[in-house]
Amino acid sequence: MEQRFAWSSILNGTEVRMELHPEWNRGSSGSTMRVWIFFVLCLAGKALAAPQQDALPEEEEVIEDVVTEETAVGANPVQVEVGEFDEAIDEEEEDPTTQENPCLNHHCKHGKVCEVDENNTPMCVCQDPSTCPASVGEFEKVCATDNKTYDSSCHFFATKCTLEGTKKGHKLHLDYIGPCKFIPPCVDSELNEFPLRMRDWLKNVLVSLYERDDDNNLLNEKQKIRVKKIHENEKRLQAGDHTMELLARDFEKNYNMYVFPVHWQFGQLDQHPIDGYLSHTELSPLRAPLIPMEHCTTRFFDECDIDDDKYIALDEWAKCFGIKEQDIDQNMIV
Ligand SMILES: *[C@@H]1O[C@H](CO)[C@@H](O)[C@H](O)[C@H]1NC(C)=O
Ligand SMILES: [Ca+2]
Ligand SMILES: [Ca+2]
Repeated sequence: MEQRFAWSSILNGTEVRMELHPEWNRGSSGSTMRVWIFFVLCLAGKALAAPQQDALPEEEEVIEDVVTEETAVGANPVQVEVGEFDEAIDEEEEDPTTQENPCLNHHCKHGKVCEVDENNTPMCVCQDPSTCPASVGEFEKVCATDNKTYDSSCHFFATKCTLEGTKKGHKLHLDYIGPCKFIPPCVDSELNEFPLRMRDWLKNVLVSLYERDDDNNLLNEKQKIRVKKIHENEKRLQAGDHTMELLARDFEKNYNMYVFPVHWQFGQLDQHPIDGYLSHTELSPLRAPLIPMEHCTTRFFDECDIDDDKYIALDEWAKCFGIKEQDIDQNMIV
């Protein structure tokens, strides 16, 4: 099943590399605004778990995964690099030191380019979609919320720009990576599985970031302290293709290990601005690559927004992932 494919291929260490269009990360929004959600997943199942095996705990609370077979995979890194989808961020800066080309340091948001008027004053105007670089692969294509396929994110943002100020433009967002396709409806039973798999995945992402974090500061010191506790916990369910029953049981028994990963992901996304709410744009780096593989993504995040204000607040987010009210803590996002 397609739905199982996404998570199990990640968890089995199959290389799934999604590199979004470089245009999203480059130029127009400026390097200071650049946010990289860089998930380095090295979830090569038992290969990584090897050092743990000597210390195999004898307590019976340890949940053994009887269904997991040994997958003969090497330490094959799964990397999901997600650039910024900052369609909503307006940034027009001027640097008075550039004499010759006033556009040189004049940044425009996605979908706009800099032009000078008759007084040699730089200004941002909508980019003509035909000036966007032609897309080379299917994965450069994007599907927008109007279920129209755009050749690239550049084409999408340029088109959205021409609709600026209109209701249609306001409602138009980038929905997911890849050409539009039929996404099967998400039924209740599948919806219930989504947070189980996602929580497990977040925990595994964090643990593998921690394991690889020798020099490249993937995690800050405070985050490392928290992840260290998870990493060193002998009861931790190792990465693998687990059944829903096992994931549910592990969440009950080892609930505390999931609290931080859920908070951490929220903090990674809540960047523009950092205000305790996720906008559609802020959620995009997570949603957009996930939707084509996980057909419950849209319904899941829509339903997280309990008050239907189009923003996902931290408490809505945490509840969605089964975190208890008393454990929701803004200060955990460090
Ligand atoms: C969106 O477009 C795709 C491809 O053209 C089509 O298969 C699918 O049914 C459409 N989805 C909706 C909700 O209209
Ligand atoms: Ca925010
Ligand atoms: Ca809300």
